[in-house]
Amino acid sequence: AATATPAVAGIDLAGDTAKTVLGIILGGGAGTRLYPLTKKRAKPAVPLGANYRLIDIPVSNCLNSNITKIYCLTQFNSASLNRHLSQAYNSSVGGYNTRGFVEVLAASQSSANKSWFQGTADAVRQYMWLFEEAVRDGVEDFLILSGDHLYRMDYRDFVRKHRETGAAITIAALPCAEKEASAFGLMKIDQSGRVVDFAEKPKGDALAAMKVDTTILGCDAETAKAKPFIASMGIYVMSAKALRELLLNRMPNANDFGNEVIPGAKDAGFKVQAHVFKGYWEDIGTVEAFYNANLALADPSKAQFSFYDKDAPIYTMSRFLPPSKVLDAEVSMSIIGDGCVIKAGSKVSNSIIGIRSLIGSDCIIDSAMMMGADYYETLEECEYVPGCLPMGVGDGSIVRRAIVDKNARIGPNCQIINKDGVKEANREDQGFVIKDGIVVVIKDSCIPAGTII
Ligand code: ADQ
Ligand code: ADP
Repeated sequence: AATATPAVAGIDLAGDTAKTVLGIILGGGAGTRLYPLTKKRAKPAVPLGANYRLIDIPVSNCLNSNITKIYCLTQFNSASLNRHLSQAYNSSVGGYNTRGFVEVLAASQSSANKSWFQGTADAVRQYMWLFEEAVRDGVEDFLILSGDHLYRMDYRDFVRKHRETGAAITIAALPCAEKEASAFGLMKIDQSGRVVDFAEKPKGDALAAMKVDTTILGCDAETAKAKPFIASMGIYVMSAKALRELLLNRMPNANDFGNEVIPGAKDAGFKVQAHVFKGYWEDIGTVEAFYNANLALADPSKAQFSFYDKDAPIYTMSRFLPPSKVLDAEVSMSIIGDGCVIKAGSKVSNSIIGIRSLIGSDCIIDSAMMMGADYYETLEECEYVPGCLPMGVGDGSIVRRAIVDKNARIGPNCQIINKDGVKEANREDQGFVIKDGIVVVIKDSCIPAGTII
């Protein structure tokens, strides 16, 4: 969105974000919460909403906020993430003069460090030497983002607030209900928005102690009653100088922002501010939240996030796929990605159908998220492999309340319906895992004809 940034006191505080802000996306640790979607790829590469991947959300928000220098920190280097970023966001994002880029930084062993990132702050610390090059090139603030959030935000307001208040750290915050509160970092603020207390995921008495009157955030009385906590969104603007001092000098052993660096900075007298965010925001880092948020995209009664926004589009790889073809099939309350084929007699409802999905005849796909395929294969290619099933869903199969990862091959007359209502199960040897009652068919796996799950 090319909205002009109003000048404050004669200085355009956030107008030069392309030069002065570096985006750092925390792309995931061990990836246990989204497992098995992270079995064969880094978390930011997990497909989202038929055509996209998780990383497209923070990267698009950055680009729409005129932030064009972007690093994505990830625990392991996955081919799909590198391919996606290099093809979707070419090396001169934002034009030649801004020297923009979108690059992956994977945890890697060097003489100075111990391989894996030990946590979010450690991940940033291990690449501080590289971020300092950006500082020499004019960067003043780091915008630290998560790779698993669904929201649309103009970060320029966030950066402007940070600079106006002269904060060392500014935390994006929103009001939150008691039921969800213990999953977040919670804070108390004073009238100026300064954070006076911060507790990471408190429980019991510690949780109760963080209860506040959220009319201080501008909530009306009713909202304040329903949402009496101020939660951290886990995204921060940090001044480069302050972060250097904190990570390298004051707290060289602190591994996490939420647990250690934020409370530690506040206690050490650094100015930590809150910036209230008013829009829709959700952490989709668990299988259940990820599944629900995806399905909600196709349901107008639930959808809070839209990909249909001309001023702040979500970018992704341009693939030049053919339009999708729906034969004599019924499709309702669903999103169909590019290059799909749905054959006659099939019913698709309340589902997300990812790119290049092939759905046979007389199938029922209901409340499912299918991620699609990375490529098309010819019948001959498939026949090379003895017993090989074609990619996609075979004729007469039922898929209900499930996530089907990319390139999966579901044979004809299968029923993936969680027949026994199992809550958790690990059947990786058979190509699936059940998490929160949702069957997840693993990437590249084969489910033989007639299988009932
Ligand atoms: P969590 O999301 O639980 O809480 P954390 O597990 O540290 O915190 O993850 C933050 C982000 O960093 C996630 O996107 C995660 O994938 C990524 N990440 C984690 N470990 C990483 C590593 N070693 N290397 C690279 N990336 C890594 C945080 C805050 C809370 C806040 C919530 C909001 O700590 O205060 O309320 O986010 O969701
Ligand atoms: P997309 O976002 O379009 O799925 P990817 O880059 O993740 O993009 O997937 C496409 C990749 O699949 C290509 O890079 C290509 O190398 C790979 N691919 C294409 N054909 C085959 C094949 N027959 N077997 C295995 N991989 C293939």
